[in-house]
Amino acid sequence: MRGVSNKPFNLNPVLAHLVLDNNLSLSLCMKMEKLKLILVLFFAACYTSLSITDGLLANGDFEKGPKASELKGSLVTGQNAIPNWTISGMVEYIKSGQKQGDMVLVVPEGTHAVRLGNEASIKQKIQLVKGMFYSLTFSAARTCAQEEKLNVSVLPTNEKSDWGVFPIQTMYGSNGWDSYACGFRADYPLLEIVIHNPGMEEDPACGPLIDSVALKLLNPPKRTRENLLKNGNFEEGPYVSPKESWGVLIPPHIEDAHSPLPGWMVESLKAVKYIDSDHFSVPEGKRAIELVAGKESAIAQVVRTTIGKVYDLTFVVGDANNSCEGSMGVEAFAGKDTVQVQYQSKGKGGFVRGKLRFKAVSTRTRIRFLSTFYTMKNDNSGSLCGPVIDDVKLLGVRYPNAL
Ligand SMILES: [Ca+2]
Ligand SMILES: [Ca+2]
Repeated sequence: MRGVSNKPFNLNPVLAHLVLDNNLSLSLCMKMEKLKLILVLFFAACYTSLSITDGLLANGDFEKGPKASELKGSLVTGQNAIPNWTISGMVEYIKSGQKQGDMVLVVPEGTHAVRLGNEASIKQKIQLVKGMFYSLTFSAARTCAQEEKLNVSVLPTNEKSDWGVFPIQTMYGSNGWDSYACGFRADYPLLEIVIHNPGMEEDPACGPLIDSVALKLLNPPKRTRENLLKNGNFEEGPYVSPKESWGVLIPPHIEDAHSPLPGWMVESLKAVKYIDSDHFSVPEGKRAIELVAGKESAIAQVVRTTIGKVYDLTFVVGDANNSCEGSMGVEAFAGKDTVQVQYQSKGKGGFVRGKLRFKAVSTRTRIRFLSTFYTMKNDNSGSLCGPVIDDVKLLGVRYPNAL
């Protein structure tokens, strides 16, 4: 219903133009005017219903491919050869099982993906609700050992630089694929999503593979009577593909206004992982956060507090049932107050509860969580993993001295 509130009358210049061309006679003008209105309304409704709120972009999984005549080997030769996408530079259409040297290429969703060569990009126009916040999720795999980066942009924008650079440097996933999410505000109803590989590698076959490009409308988080923190249960967040079992990495962000995890910012050097209960053990509800990179992996939220007032910060620390075994520790901070919660993980799910009582010394208190230790999965993948946090609540304590 949210999409309907937007009445994009001005969204269809092509249609408006066609209708005006049909106004051949002045005497028909009045009738045509009515027809025009109906047509525009009709098309506006169509457009609205086509706008994505949660799911893959059109052909976002690249299962619809180019015609044989627009392929030279795996190289895509036509700019519009991949349905719903426009490409530039060296873009390859990859089939699952295709070999690259000794490596067999795996595709996360379906049987096809694309590879972006040096300076190559893929883009797609999308219809969104102006002023709303969205998160974009995509999956990427690097195919060579060196660092790779991807620039993701949503254009046009009112901001000077509203594009994220997603560095693909560390593999967390066992099969080589990772999913990434970024957040943005739709400044215009018609936008273009661009994924660009800015790399200049010697080996042109070294570009990253891309699959499963999806969008999700983010509901603005609210504080409630039960919780002074926004989105403390992490239920609001980026799109997680039901077919992908490795969670979604939320890269470090400078501004929380663009966080794909509403209310929260990732203030560390490394990403945190957004996990879902379809594929992981989640302590509360359907979504939670896994702190995958030790002390380099932290999330924070700044909350309004009253100086001198006592608060209780409560939260859950557990493991995601993903073979992440060992001693885990989560450090919770409220301003300068801190508590460490220990958790012994068997890698099979489970959790303990933690609590930090503090007296506010400022009108704004930074609530922060980080993982004390670095942990690796015991499946020989070398993948980093860590403790899960969930169900984070902050409440004022009315009678702090009462037993
Ligand atoms: Ca696919
Ligand atoms: Ca949750």
